[in-house]
Amino acid sequence: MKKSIFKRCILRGIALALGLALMLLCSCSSVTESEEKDLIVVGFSQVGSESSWRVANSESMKQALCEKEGVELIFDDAKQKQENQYKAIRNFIQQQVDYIVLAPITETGWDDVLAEAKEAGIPVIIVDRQVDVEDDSLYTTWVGSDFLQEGKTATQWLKQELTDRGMNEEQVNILHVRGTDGATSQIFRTKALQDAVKENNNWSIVSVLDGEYTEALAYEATKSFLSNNPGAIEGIDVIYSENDNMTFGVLRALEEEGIKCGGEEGIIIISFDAVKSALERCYDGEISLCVECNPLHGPRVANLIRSLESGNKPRKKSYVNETYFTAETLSEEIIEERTY
Ligand code: GYE
Repeated sequence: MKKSIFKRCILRGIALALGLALMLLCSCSSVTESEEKDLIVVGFSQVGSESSWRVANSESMKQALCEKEGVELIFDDAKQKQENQYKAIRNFIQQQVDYIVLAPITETGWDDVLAEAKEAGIPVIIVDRQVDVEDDSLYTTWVGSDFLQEGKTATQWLKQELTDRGMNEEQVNILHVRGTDGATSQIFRTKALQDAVKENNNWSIVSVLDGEYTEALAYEATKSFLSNNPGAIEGIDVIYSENDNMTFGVLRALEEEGIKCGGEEGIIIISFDAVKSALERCYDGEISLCVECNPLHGPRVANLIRSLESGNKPRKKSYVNETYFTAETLSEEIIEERTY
């Protein structure tokens, strides 16, 4: 009896050891395979897939960082949770990837995990939103949009539009729909609006809705705004929505109530990103202004990696050029050319 328990224990021990060895082999296989093919291994921690912008961004990264380009990409979707990004980065460190690329959900909370990457000697490239860290040697370089400029583009356009409509002296009521709290894109698009409200005494933010950059949450938030504040929507002149998908959610909720947006008479709709379906609705006059935010960072990140590989030291921060669209500046060709 004793003997058979002993035997079973030994067998279990062997099975366990084999299992562990197999797990270890699997987790290393991507790196060893890449070594054989001489690929650069890149771990990319993506925020999630909350918006059309994000989907286009993931696609761009996957296309530019692929085997054909000499890269093996390990892609991790954090499903809008910072804890998942921590896990992904720690996994990348364990797998000893060559580079870590991080699209951080919010600016804060990165000091510890990035210090671990630094200690492991893995360069970190930040893309899209920024990180707010004590020691900026914790990341190598950042590439993304100038979100404050985007917000300023929107508020300067609004000021001109109100003047053109003869509304520059009137009380202007704004409904503000915010993206993910603490994300650089939210922080600066919001700041630009708040600064403009301070500068223009006749502008005021009537209410702030949180949509976390998703159509579903913005739709829900607009629905509750409408039912909790009966009649309030009639007093709204402008909706400042921090991304296109939230704009779609807001428009759907307003449409259900028969509220008209855009055009000469309807609520002025300002939206960020300028994805194809937003441009179409802008061309039709429903969205008044589309401020562009470029998601095609894949080739930019690939270039940064190439440059680091050849021993160069890229700039700490690189901003991309962006523009804005109205029904007047748009054309069918521009819309057709939009790939996302
Ligand atoms: O505007 C939004 C996305 O940070 C620029 O995040 C990005 C924003 C983009 O979900 O659609």
